[in-house]
Amino acid sequence: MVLPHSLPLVPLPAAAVVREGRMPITAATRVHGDSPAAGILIDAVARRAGFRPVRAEASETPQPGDVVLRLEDAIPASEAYSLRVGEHAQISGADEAGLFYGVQTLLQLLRDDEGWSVPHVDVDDAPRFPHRGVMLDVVRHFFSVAEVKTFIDATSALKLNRLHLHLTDDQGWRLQIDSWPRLTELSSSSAADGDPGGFYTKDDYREIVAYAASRHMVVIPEIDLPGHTHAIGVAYPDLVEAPVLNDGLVQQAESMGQPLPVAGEVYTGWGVGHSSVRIREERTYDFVRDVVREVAEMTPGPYIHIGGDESLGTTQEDFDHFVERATRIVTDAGKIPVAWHEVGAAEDIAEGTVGQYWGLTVPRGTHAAEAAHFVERRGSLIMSPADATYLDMKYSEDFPLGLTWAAIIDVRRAYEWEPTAVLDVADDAILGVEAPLWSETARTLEDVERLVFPRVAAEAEVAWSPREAPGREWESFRGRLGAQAPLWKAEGIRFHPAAEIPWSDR
Ligand code: TNX
Repeated sequence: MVLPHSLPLVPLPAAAVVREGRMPITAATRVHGDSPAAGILIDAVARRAGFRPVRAEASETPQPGDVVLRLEDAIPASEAYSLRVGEHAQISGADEAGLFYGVQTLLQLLRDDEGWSVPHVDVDDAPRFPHRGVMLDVVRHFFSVAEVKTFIDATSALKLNRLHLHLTDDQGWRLQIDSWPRLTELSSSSAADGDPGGFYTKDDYREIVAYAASRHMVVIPEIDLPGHTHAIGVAYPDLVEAPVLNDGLVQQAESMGQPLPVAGEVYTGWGVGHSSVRIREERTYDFVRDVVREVAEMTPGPYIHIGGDESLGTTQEDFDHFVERATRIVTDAGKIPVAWHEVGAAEDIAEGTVGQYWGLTVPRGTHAAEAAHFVERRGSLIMSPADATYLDMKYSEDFPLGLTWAAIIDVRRAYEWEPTAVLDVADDAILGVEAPLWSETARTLEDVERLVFPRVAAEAEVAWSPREAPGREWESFRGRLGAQAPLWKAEGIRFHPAAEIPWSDR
């Protein structure tokens, strides 16, 4: 018996046994089962190996070398699957997500070693955490629907199941809202650095949501409030306060040669914390209610993220007042609010609000207490510690893309942290993990891919694999990660070939 960590799999499966022998996959391989995952498998084999397995007729019995996909009640949990490879391969899923994940495992096992084949294995796999997310900031730089789909393909293949879209910020507003049309008419064409912006029409957004669902990813739309709202004021000046310029902001702008925010004018710098909606005006809540209603209408997933980060120019009393109302506006719209951990400073947030912790792995100041308050309010926590999960941090001092304020994050640092060990809350209060990609320095999809890959694979393993599984450690991980190179190349993923990883070429 060979241990599971000798298999080239990321994330590491919960349990796996390798047996002698390999099953060839050829143009004669037939794929049985009417799951959409069958089509995904056939297309991926074609991209990788250059031939297309065919779909079997429903009446045909599996022949050696065939792949069978089947929903199975006996598989215990949602998203779980088993994979048996012998004469033929059988993927059994608890649900369609399980079949999709079984297909991803089979694709990682597929190797060209004197012909394409997969090893004889028994894999029984299920996720550790229900929430395994990645965030894309489409404001600082905008990414088209096609680019977002490419991003979904690449990240869902690592068994990530949440796509958090950061849709609004100081530099632009990216989502059509019918009741406040000037948001996209006047505030969408800008981006950071004076680069071109863009926005998603409602149909565009629905297309992204549907595509994500086809890859078993739930979209979490974020409307960042009450700060990060300069762009709202470009469209509707009476909804926002005048910019608050603190010394840090002024110095940063000067040293980077970036502009300062000017009321009513497009903002293209990277500064944070200078903007706010008008918290004591009722019209602000009409606005929030309309936006939340329209976003809820086009979002089948259970969550709406209302931001809440870095409201640096707002008094604590005003901030609390705002987020207590905003979280209730989301629950009144039938959705679960998600918010950055600062929102936990407010006593009376809506029950069940999910907090997203973005402090450090060793919490500073009030961050841990703010995060714990979500749990006191019957909510749970998404862990995004900035010095471990932030995909916009540099890999090394001299890496051309990325920022450094939280940490330099090499692949090992992205891997070696434990989501239940950061905060003093019950383990079952941790919903899961999310790795955010802020896009100040990522101007193109290629920049995004270089920052995200390979580190997002480390976060996928932290989120999916059991803490105690043999092989759930760095030396095993770096070998298994290196084995993803041929698959990623075949998929056109422009990953950073980090020197820590022994990249393989077959
Ligand atoms: C902090 S993390 C922010 C973002 C920036 C990011 C850059 C968080 C909730 N807010 O506005 O883009 O740092 O790393």
